[in-house]
Amino acid sequence: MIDISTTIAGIKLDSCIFNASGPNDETLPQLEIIGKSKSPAITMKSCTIAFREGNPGPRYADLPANSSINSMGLPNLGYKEYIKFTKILKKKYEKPVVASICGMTLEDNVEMFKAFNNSDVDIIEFNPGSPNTIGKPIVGYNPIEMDRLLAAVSKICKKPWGVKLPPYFDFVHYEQIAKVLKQYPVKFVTSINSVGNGLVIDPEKEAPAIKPKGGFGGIGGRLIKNIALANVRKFYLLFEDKIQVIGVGGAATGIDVFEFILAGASAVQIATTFMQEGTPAFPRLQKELKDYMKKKGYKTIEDFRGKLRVE
Ligand code: RRO
Repeated sequence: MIDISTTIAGIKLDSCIFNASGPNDETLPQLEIIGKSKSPAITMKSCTIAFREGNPGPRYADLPANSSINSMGLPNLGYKEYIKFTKILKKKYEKPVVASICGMTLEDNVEMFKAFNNSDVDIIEFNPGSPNTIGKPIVGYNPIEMDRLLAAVSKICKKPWGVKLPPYFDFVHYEQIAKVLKQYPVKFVTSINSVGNGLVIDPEKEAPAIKPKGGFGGIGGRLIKNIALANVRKFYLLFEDKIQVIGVGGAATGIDVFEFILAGASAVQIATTFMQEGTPAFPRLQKELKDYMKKKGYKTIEDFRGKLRVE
Protein backbone atom coordinates (compact mmCIF):
# COMPACT_ATOMS: atom_id res chain seq x y z
CA MET A 1 0.00 0.00 0.00
CA ILE A 2 1.31 3.41 -0.92
CA ASP A 3 0.39 6.14 1.53
CA ILE A 4 0.34 9.71 0.21
CA SER A 5 -1.22 11.22 3.33
CA THR A 6 0.39 14.17 5.11
CA THR A 7 -0.08 16.39 8.13
CA ILE A 8 -0.17 20.17 7.78
CA ALA A 9 -0.09 22.33 10.89
CA GLY A 10 -1.13 19.26 12.90
CA ILE A 11 -4.13 18.56 10.67
CA LYS A 12 -4.15 15.20 8.92
CA LEU A 13 -4.83 15.15 5.16
CA ASP A 14 -5.58 11.82 3.42
CA SER A 15 -3.69 12.97 0.35
CA CYS A 16 -0.95 15.56 -0.01
CA ILE A 17 -2.60 17.21 -3.07
CA PHE A 18 -5.32 19.79 -2.51
CA ASN A 19 -6.77 22.91 -4.12
CA ALA A 20 -5.07 26.30 -3.86
CA SER A 21 -6.86 29.43 -2.81
CA GLY A 22 -8.02 31.27 -5.92
CA PRO A 23 -9.55 29.24 -8.72
CA ASN A 24 -13.18 28.20 -8.45
CA ASP A 25 -13.40 28.45 -4.67
CA GLU A 26 -15.32 31.68 -4.21
CA THR A 27 -18.97 30.55 -3.93
CA LEU A 28 -20.67 27.84 -1.89
CA PRO A 29 -21.57 25.72 -4.97
CA GLN A 30 -17.92 25.85 -6.09
CA LEU A 31 -16.73 24.89 -2.61
CA GLU A 32 -19.21 22.01 -2.50
CA ILE A 33 -17.72 20.68 -5.73
CA ILE A 34 -14.34 20.62 -3.97
CA GLY A 35 -16.04 19.02 -0.94
CA LYS A 36 -17.31 16.17 -3.12
CA SER A 37 -13.98 15.78 -4.94
CA LYS A 38 -10.85 13.83 -4.02
CA SER A 39 -9.19 16.99 -2.69
CA PRO A 40 -8.40 16.13 0.95
CA ALA A 41 -9.17 19.69 2.08
CA ILE A 42 -11.32 22.57 0.92
CA THR A 43 -9.35 25.80 0.49
CA MET A 44 -11.46 28.93 0.04
CA LYS A 45 -10.81 32.09 -1.99
CA SER A 46 -8.91 34.87 -0.22
CA CYS A 47 -11.38 37.09 1.56
CA THR A 48 -11.65 40.70 2.57
CA ILE A 49 -13.91 42.50 5.03
CA ALA A 50 -16.63 43.23 2.47
CA PHE A 51 -17.80 41.81 -0.84
CA ARG A 52 -15.56 42.72 -3.78
CA GLU A 53 -16.52 42.54 -7.40
CA GLY A 54 -12.86 42.30 -8.43
CA ASN A 55 -11.28 43.73 -11.57
CA PRO A 56 -13.12 44.10 -14.89
CA GLY A 57 -12.90 41.20 -17.34
CA PRO A 58 -11.40 39.57 -19.19
CA ARG A 59 -9.28 39.00 -16.11
CA TYR A 60 -8.11 35.41 -16.59
CA ALA A 61 -6.61 33.71 -19.64
CA ASP A 62 -5.31 30.22 -20.24
CA LEU A 63 -1.82 30.18 -21.70
CA PRO A 64 -0.26 27.36 -23.71
CA ALA A 65 1.32 24.45 -21.86
CA ASN A 66 -0.82 24.35 -18.71
CA SER A 67 -0.19 27.98 -17.77
CA SER A 68 -2.29 31.06 -17.02
CA ILE A 69 -2.40 34.77 -16.37
CA ASN A 70 -4.86 36.42 -13.99
CA SER A 71 -5.71 39.75 -12.54
CA MET A 72 -8.89 38.83 -10.71
CA GLY A 73 -8.52 41.64 -8.17
CA LEU A 74 -9.65 39.65 -5.16
CA PRO A 75 -13.30 39.05 -6.03
CA ASN A 76 -14.93 37.50 -2.94
CA LEU A 77 -18.13 37.55 -0.94
CA GLY A 78 -16.69 39.06 2.24
CA TYR A 79 -15.32 37.03 5.16
CA LYS A 80 -18.63 36.56 6.98
CA GLU A 81 -19.92 34.43 4.12
CA TYR A 82 -16.87 32.15 4.32
CA ILE A 83 -17.45 31.66 8.05
CA LYS A 84 -21.03 30.58 7.22
CA PHE A 85 -19.87 28.36 4.35
CA THR A 86 -17.36 26.62 6.61
CA LYS A 87 -20.11 25.55 8.99
CA ILE A 88 -22.06 24.01 6.11
CA LEU A 89 -18.99 22.41 4.51
CA LYS A 90 -17.77 20.87 7.75
CA LYS A 91 -21.17 19.30 8.36
CA LYS A 92 -21.46 17.84 4.86
CA TYR A 93 -17.89 16.84 4.04
CA GLU A 94 -15.51 15.24 6.47
CA LYS A 95 -12.48 17.24 5.53
CA PRO A 96 -10.52 20.21 6.81
CA VAL A 97 -11.48 23.67 5.58
CA VAL A 98 -8.73 26.21 4.90
CA ALA A 99 -9.57 29.92 5.00
CA SER A 100 -7.46 32.50 3.17
CA ILE A 101 -7.32 35.98 4.65
CA CYS A 102 -6.20 38.93 2.55
CA GLY A 103 -7.09 42.18 4.31
CA MET A 104 -6.34 45.55 2.78
CA THR A 105 -5.01 46.97 6.06
CA LEU A 106 -3.63 45.70 9.35
CA GLU A 107 -6.94 46.54 11.02
CA ASP A 108 -8.88 44.52 8.43
CA ASN A 109 -6.64 41.53 8.99
CA VAL A 110 -7.02 41.79 12.77
CA GLU A 111 -10.83 41.89 12.47
CA MET A 112 -10.88 38.83 10.20
CA PHE A 113 -8.45 36.76 12.26
CA LYS A 114 -10.52 37.49 15.38
CA ALA A 115 -13.70 36.39 13.63
CA PHE A 116 -12.16 33.18 12.24
CA ASN A 117 -11.02 32.19 15.77
CA ASN A 118 -14.67 31.51 16.52
CA SER A 119 -15.33 29.64 13.28
CA ASP A 120 -15.13 25.98 12.25
CA VAL A 121 -12.14 26.65 9.98
CA ASP A 122 -9.25 24.20 10.56
CA ILE A 123 -6.35 26.14 9.08
CA ILE A 124 -5.79 29.75 8.06
CA GLU A 125 -3.57 30.83 5.20
CA PHE A 126 -2.66 34.49 5.49
CA ASN A 127 -2.22 35.99 2.03
CA PRO A 128 -0.28 39.25 2.16
CA GLY A 129 0.96 38.79 -1.39
CA SER A 130 -1.68 39.32 -4.05
CA PRO A 131 -0.11 40.92 -7.11
CA ASN A 132 -3.37 42.18 -8.53
CA THR A 133 -4.99 44.61 -6.15
CA ILE A 134 -4.87 47.88 -8.04
CA GLY A 135 -2.86 50.49 -6.16
CA LYS A 136 -1.53 47.97 -3.60
CA PRO A 137 2.05 46.72 -3.47
CA ILE A 138 2.89 43.04 -2.92
CA VAL A 139 3.33 43.15 0.86
CA GLY A 140 5.39 39.97 0.89
CA TYR A 141 8.20 41.94 -0.73
CA ASN A 142 8.41 44.32 2.23
CA PRO A 143 9.96 42.61 5.29
CA ILE A 144 9.23 45.59 7.57
CA GLU A 145 5.54 45.56 6.68
CA MET A 146 5.43 41.76 6.95
CA ASP A 147 6.89 42.01 10.45
CA ARG A 148 4.23 44.53 11.47
CA LEU A 149 1.41 42.36 10.10
CA LEU A 150 2.70 39.07 11.50
CA ALA A 151 3.24 40.62 14.94
CA ALA A 152 -0.40 41.73 15.01
CA VAL A 153 -1.84 38.52 13.60
CA SER A 154 0.15 36.19 15.86
CA LYS A 155 -1.20 37.96 18.94
CA ILE A 156 -4.74 37.15 17.85
CA CYS A 157 -4.85 33.93 15.88
CA LYS A 158 -5.79 30.80 17.83
CA LYS A 159 -6.03 28.53 14.78
CA PRO A 160 -3.07 26.84 13.11
CA TRP A 161 -1.92 29.32 10.49
CA GLY A 162 0.62 29.90 7.79
CA VAL A 163 1.59 32.50 5.20
CA LYS A 164 1.17 32.45 1.43
CA LEU A 165 4.28 33.99 -0.09
CA PRO A 166 5.03 35.65 -3.38
CA PRO A 167 7.98 34.22 -5.32
CA TYR A 168 11.47 35.38 -4.36
CA PHE A 169 14.41 35.36 -6.72
CA ASP A 170 17.37 36.61 -4.72
CA PHE A 171 18.89 34.62 -1.85
CA VAL A 172 19.15 37.80 0.24
CA HIS A 173 15.40 38.32 -0.04
CA TYR A 174 14.66 34.73 1.02
CA GLU A 175 16.85 35.19 4.07
CA GLN A 176 15.22 38.51 5.01
CA ILE A 177 11.71 37.11 4.89
CA ALA A 178 12.65 33.82 6.58
CA LYS A 179 14.17 35.80 9.46
CA VAL A 180 10.88 37.63 9.95
CA LEU A 181 8.74 34.48 9.68
CA LYS A 182 10.87 32.57 12.20
CA GLN A 183 9.98 35.07 14.90
CA TYR A 184 6.30 34.10 14.87
CA PRO A 185 4.27 30.93 15.45
CA VAL A 186 3.85 30.37 11.73
CA LYS A 187 3.21 26.67 11.06
CA PHE A 188 3.76 26.71 7.30
CA VAL A 189 4.45 28.82 4.26
CA THR A 190 2.69 28.28 0.97
CA SER A 191 5.06 29.00 -1.89
CA ILE A 192 4.38 30.50 -4.38
CA ASN A 193 1.66 32.95 -5.25
CA SER A 194 1.53 33.75 -8.97
CA VAL A 195 4.58 35.48 -10.45
CA GLY A 196 3.34 39.05 -10.34
CA ASN A 197 2.98 41.50 -13.15
CA GLY A 198 3.75 39.38 -16.16
CA LEU A 199 2.44 40.49 -19.54
CA VAL A 200 0.83 38.32 -22.19
CA ILE A 201 0.36 39.82 -25.65
CA ASP A 202 -1.96 38.66 -28.42
CA PRO A 203 -0.04 39.61 -31.59
CA GLU A 204 -3.11 39.30 -33.84
CA LYS A 205 -5.12 41.76 -31.77
CA GLU A 206 -2.01 43.73 -30.85
CA ALA A 207 -3.47 43.78 -27.35
CA PRO A 208 -2.84 42.26 -23.94
CA ALA A 209 -4.60 38.97 -23.07
CA ILE A 210 -6.34 40.45 -20.03
CA LYS A 211 -7.84 43.85 -19.38
CA PRO A 212 -6.95 45.09 -15.86
CA LYS A 213 -3.77 47.05 -15.16
CA GLY A 214 -2.96 47.48 -18.85
CA GLY A 215 -2.56 43.71 -19.19
CA PHE A 216 -0.17 43.06 -16.30
CA GLY A 217 -1.11 40.02 -14.23
CA GLY A 218 0.04 37.05 -12.18
CA ILE A 219 1.53 34.19 -14.17
CA GLY A 220 0.61 30.70 -12.97
CA GLY A 221 0.94 27.08 -14.03
CA ARG A 222 3.75 25.17 -15.67
CA LEU A 223 5.59 28.33 -16.74
CA ILE A 224 6.40 29.04 -13.09
CA LYS A 225 7.11 25.50 -11.87
CA ASN A 226 10.86 25.93 -11.61
CA ILE A 227 10.53 29.20 -9.72
CA ALA A 228 8.09 27.48 -7.34
CA LEU A 229 10.42 24.51 -6.85
CA ALA A 230 13.29 26.87 -6.05
CA ASN A 231 11.18 28.73 -3.48
CA VAL A 232 10.07 25.49 -1.83
CA ARG A 233 13.63 24.22 -1.70
CA LYS A 234 15.10 27.43 -0.33
CA PHE A 235 12.48 27.79 2.43
CA TYR A 236 12.74 24.10 3.30
CA LEU A 237 16.49 24.61 3.87
CA LEU A 238 16.13 27.92 5.71
CA PHE A 239 13.37 26.64 8.04
CA GLU A 240 15.05 23.27 8.73
CA ASP A 241 11.58 21.69 8.88
CA LYS A 242 10.51 23.87 11.82
CA ILE A 243 8.10 25.65 9.50
CA GLN A 244 6.48 23.39 6.91
CA VAL A 245 6.36 24.28 3.22
CA ILE A 246 3.33 23.77 0.97
CA GLY A 247 4.34 23.86 -2.69
CA VAL A 248 2.20 25.51 -5.33
CA GLY A 249 3.00 26.64 -8.85
CA GLY A 250 2.76 24.51 -11.93
CA ALA A 251 2.12 21.03 -10.59
CA ALA A 252 0.33 19.42 -13.54
CA THR A 253 1.37 15.77 -13.11
CA GLY A 254 2.07 13.35 -10.27
CA ILE A 255 5.76 13.56 -11.14
CA ASP A 256 5.62 17.34 -10.64
CA VAL A 257 4.16 16.66 -7.18
CA PHE A 258 7.00 14.19 -6.55
CA GLU A 259 9.52 16.90 -7.43
CA PHE A 260 7.90 19.38 -5.01
CA ILE A 261 8.09 16.81 -2.21
CA LEU A 262 11.68 15.97 -3.08
CA ALA A 263 12.44 19.71 -2.78
CA GLY A 264 10.91 19.65 0.71
CA ALA A 265 7.17 20.28 0.38
CA SER A 266 4.86 18.61 2.90
CA ALA A 267 1.86 19.09 0.57
CA VAL A 268 1.17 20.47 -2.88
CA GLN A 269 -1.69 22.70 -3.97
CA ILE A 270 -3.02 22.98 -7.49
CA ALA A 271 -4.37 26.18 -9.01
CA THR A 272 -4.05 26.43 -12.81
CA THR A 273 -4.34 22.63 -13.14
CA PHE A 274 -7.57 22.69 -11.12
CA MET A 275 -8.85 25.68 -13.10
CA GLN A 276 -8.19 23.93 -16.43
CA GLU A 277 -9.07 20.33 -15.58
CA GLY A 278 -11.50 20.57 -12.67
CA THR A 279 -11.88 17.92 -9.96
CA PRO A 280 -10.65 14.94 -12.08
CA ALA A 281 -7.18 16.45 -11.56
CA PHE A 282 -7.14 15.24 -7.93
CA PRO A 283 -7.48 11.46 -8.53
CA ARG A 284 -5.25 11.72 -11.63
CA LEU A 285 -2.41 13.38 -9.73
CA GLN A 286 -2.86 11.01 -6.79
CA LYS A 287 -2.58 8.00 -9.08
CA GLU A 288 0.38 9.40 -10.99
CA LEU A 289 2.20 10.18 -7.74
CA LYS A 290 1.50 6.70 -6.34
CA ASP A 291 2.63 5.03 -9.56
CA TYR A 292 5.88 6.98 -9.54
CA MET A 293 6.48 6.25 -5.84
CA LYS A 294 5.88 2.56 -6.50
CA LYS A 295 8.41 2.61 -9.32
CA LYS A 296 10.89 4.25 -6.97
CA GLY A 297 10.13 1.89 -4.07
CA TYR A 298 8.76 4.59 -1.75
CA LYS A 299 5.84 3.87 0.58
CA THR A 300 5.20 7.25 2.19
CA ILE A 301 6.06 10.82 1.22
CA GLU A 302 8.39 11.04 4.21
CA ASP A 303 10.60 8.40 2.53
CA PHE A 304 11.83 11.04 0.08
CA ARG A 305 10.63 14.45 1.28
CA GLY A 306 13.42 17.02 1.12
CA LYS A 307 15.91 14.36 0.08
CA LEU A 308 17.00 16.00 -3.14
CA ARG A 309 20.41 14.53 -3.93
CA VAL A 310 22.68 17.56 -3.84
CA GLU A 311 26.40 16.86 -4.16
O1 RRO B 1 -7.62 37.70 -6.82
C1 RRO B 1 -6.52 37.82 -7.40
O2 RRO B 1 -6.35 38.57 -8.36
C2 RRO B 1 -5.34 37.04 -6.98
C3 RRO B 1 -4.95 36.89 -5.65
BR1 RRO B 1 -5.91 37.53 -4.20
C4 RRO B 1 -3.74 36.21 -5.37
O3 RRO B 1 -3.29 36.05 -4.22
N1 RRO B 1 -3.01 35.74 -6.41
C5 RRO B 1 -3.42 35.88 -7.70
O4 RRO B 1 -2.74 35.42 -8.62
N2 RRO B 1 -4.59 36.53 -7.96
